[in-house]
Amino acid sequence: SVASDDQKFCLTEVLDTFKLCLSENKEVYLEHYVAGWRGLVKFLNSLGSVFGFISKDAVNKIQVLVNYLNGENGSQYVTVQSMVKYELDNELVDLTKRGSHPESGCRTLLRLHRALRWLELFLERLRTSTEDSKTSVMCAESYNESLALYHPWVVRKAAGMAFCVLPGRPAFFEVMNVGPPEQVVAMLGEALPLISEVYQITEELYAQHLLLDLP
Ligand code: 1Q0
Repeated sequence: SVASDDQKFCLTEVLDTFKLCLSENKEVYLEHYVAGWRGLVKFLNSLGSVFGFISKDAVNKIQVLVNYLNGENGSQYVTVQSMVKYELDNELVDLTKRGSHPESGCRTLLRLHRALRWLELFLERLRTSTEDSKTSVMCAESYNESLALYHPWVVRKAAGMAFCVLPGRPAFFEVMNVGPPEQVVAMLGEALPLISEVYQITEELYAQHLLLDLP
């Protein structure tokens, strides 16, 4: 039916959005970056309400960035590079402690950027997993190597509990709606280098401007 087609959602399309992120001269388009996260959140929501606290935070951060994009200075937010330059030049970033700019584009994107590293690690594990691999373990390992480093104990605990109820690998592959496992593996193999490139470019930009620890 039309309704179920509507809800059907294919991970390939989501990951393709990250392809659109890179401009010819390797700048990262904020619009597509945010669209990529939107798609991932949809996927997360389809896994169940236990993940609500995670998707809620992601949605908030996506919204902050969309507001800048659609705001009066939207033209400064076309790429991550232009956003960083604009916010730094105009002193719109709290650099050492939270003050008058608690929701700068720079600090908001940094949270998603750290989550992108989690995604990269998790998808790489999924790609190389076997039938009896546990998604909860792959997810927890990826989290511990990335996002967990920035989260307080209580968030790590809640995240760990949510991972435990992740569906198994077969159900997971099903929800991804890409096709048989071989096709999932092939799709991930194509998507991962791009996600990785978007991550690296952002990481280097933030490192250059000493923005990797924004409060
Ligand atoms: C599949 C399972 C998904 C698990 C996602 C792992 C992320 C766990 C993060 C848990 C923490 C969320 C609670 C909020 C934390 C904030 O304090 C923190 C910092 O922000 P702030 O403002 O307090 O300084 N926020 C974050 O660190 C941002 C977290 C964003 C997480 C976005 C996750 C979006 C999820 C996508 C699911 C994609 C699944 C794709 C799998 C595809 C392969 C089938």
